[in-house]
Amino acid sequence: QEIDFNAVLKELGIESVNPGVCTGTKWKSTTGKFMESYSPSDGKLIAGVQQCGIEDYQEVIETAKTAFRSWRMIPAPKRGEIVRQIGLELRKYKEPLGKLVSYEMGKIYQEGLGEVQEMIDICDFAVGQSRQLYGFTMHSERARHRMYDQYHPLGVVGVVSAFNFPVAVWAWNAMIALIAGDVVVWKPSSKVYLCAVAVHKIVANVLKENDVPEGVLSLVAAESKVLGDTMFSDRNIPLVSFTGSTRIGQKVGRLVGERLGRSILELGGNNAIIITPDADMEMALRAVVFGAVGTCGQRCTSTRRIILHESVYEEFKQKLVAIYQKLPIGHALDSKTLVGPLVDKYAVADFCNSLKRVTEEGGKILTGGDVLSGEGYESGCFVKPAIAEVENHFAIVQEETFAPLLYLIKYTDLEEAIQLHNDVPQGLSSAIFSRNILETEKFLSHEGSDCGIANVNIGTSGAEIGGAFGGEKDTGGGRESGSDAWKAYMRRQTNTINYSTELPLAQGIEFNV
Ligand code: UN1
Repeated sequence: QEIDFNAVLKELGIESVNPGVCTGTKWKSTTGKFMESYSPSDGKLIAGVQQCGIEDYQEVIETAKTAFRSWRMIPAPKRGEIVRQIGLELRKYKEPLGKLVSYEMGKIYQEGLGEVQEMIDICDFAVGQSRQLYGFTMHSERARHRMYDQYHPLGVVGVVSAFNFPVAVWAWNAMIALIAGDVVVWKPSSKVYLCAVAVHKIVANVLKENDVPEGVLSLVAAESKVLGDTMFSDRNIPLVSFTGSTRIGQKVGRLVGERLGRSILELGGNNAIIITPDADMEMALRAVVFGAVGTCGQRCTSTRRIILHESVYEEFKQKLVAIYQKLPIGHALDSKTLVGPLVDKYAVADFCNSLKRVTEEGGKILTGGDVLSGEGYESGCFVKPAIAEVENHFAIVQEETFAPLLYLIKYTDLEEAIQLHNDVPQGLSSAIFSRNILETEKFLSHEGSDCGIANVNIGTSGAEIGGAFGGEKDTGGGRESGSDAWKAYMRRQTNTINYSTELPLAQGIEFNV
C-alpha cells in the first residue's frame, strides 16, 4: 500500500532541511556538514540534517551545565510529572513516529510501533521511580548518631545511541536521567537523524508547556568522527551511556575511564537459544524466527546461535529452513512484510562477507544469503536471511554479525550445551526452551548462562523495559532501563549525623586534644 510519507513528516514537524542541534525547544543553525537520509526500503531521500559542529557542541554543553543547576532543584516527583507528560505526548505521536522509525531505519512497522511503545513504557516506569529514589538507613556504631545514604543528581549525561533502536534507547536513558535530576545531551546515530529530530519536536511541546529550562534535553546530530572522542573525553559529562559495537565501546570505556568518568556500555551480543528434547518445539520455532530475523537480525539481542539437542536437531532444522524459505521480505511499511531491509549497503556487504567466511571455515549454508534485486528491492539493502551449520569455535561464529545469519550447533548433553553457550566473548542475552525444571533451573543458576539476560521459554530479543538491560564480558557490563539501573545516573552520598554533645570517634579511637 502506498503511504503518503509527506503527511507523516509534516505531522512530525520534519522539514526538508532540519537543524541538527536543539537544546529543548530552541533549534540552532549549525556549523557542521549537511547530511541526507535515505530510506533503506525504497532508497528514496526522506530529508536532511545540518549537522552539529564542535563549536555548536561546546555551546550546547554550556547550556546543559547551566540547566542542570536549576533542573536538579526541581523535586524528583515534579520532574516525574514532566516525564508523565512526555509519555502522554508520545502516545499521541505513536503512529507517525513508529512509521518514521520504520521508514528511516528499515524495521517493520509493527516493530517501529513496538519501539515507540518502549518509550512510553519507560516514561511510565520513570514516573513511578521518581518517587522511589531510595537509599538505605543504617545503625551507627556510635550513640546518638544517625547514618543513611542518599542519591543526588549527577550532571550532564551523554547518550550515544545506535541506528537499530533510533528512539527507544534514548528514552531508556533520558527518562531515567530526567527523574534523577540530570540533563541529557544526545548524539544519535548518523543513519537515523530524522528520528531524533522528530523525538525532539514531540518532546519540545511538553518542555515549552512546563517552562523547562533550555539545555535539559539536547540533541547534537554529528558523525562520530566529528564529535565521538570529544564527547567521551569531555569532563563536563560525568556519565556516558553508549550503545554500539564492542570495538568502539572499548574505546569509549578507555576515554571515559582515563578521566575517571562513568560509562554504561551496551555492546555486541552473540545470543544463543538452547533447545532441549523437553522443549515445546512449535514455541521454540516461533521464538527462534522472531529472534533471528526480526529487525532483520539487527538487534543486540538478536538470536545468533541455536544449540540443539541431537535428538531434535534434524526435525527442527527442516522446519526452520521451511519457514525461512517462505519469509515475506519487502518494504518495511508493507503490512505483509516480516523481514525488512538491512540498514544500508555496508550492512549488506558485511552480511555477504560473513557468509563467505562461514564457508571458508567449513560451515554449510542451509538456506538464504542472497542479496535480492528486482522490483521492490531497488535499494539494494534486502537480503534473504541465512541459516548455517557451524561449529561454535569458528572465528566467524565467535563474532557478532549484525544481520540475519543464524548458526545451528548440535549438542549431546546439557553440560556441553551450556559450555558451548558460554564459549563466546559476548554475554548479552540467552534462552533455553525446555519444560524440564532440572534443565531450566540449571541454565539460570551460576553454573548456567553467563549473560546479563537469561530467559526460559521465550527468545533472546524483545526484553521488557522493567528489567535491567545489559550484559557481561565483551557486551560491556552496564545496565540501563528498569530495575535499579537508575542508580548509575545518580551520585551516592553517605551521611553521618551526630546529635549528641560528645565527639566519639569511629573504631573506638581515643584522640584527646
Ligand atoms: C538493542 O538492540 O540495542 O530486548 C536494544 C530487545 C529490545 C531492545 C534491544 N527491547 O530486543
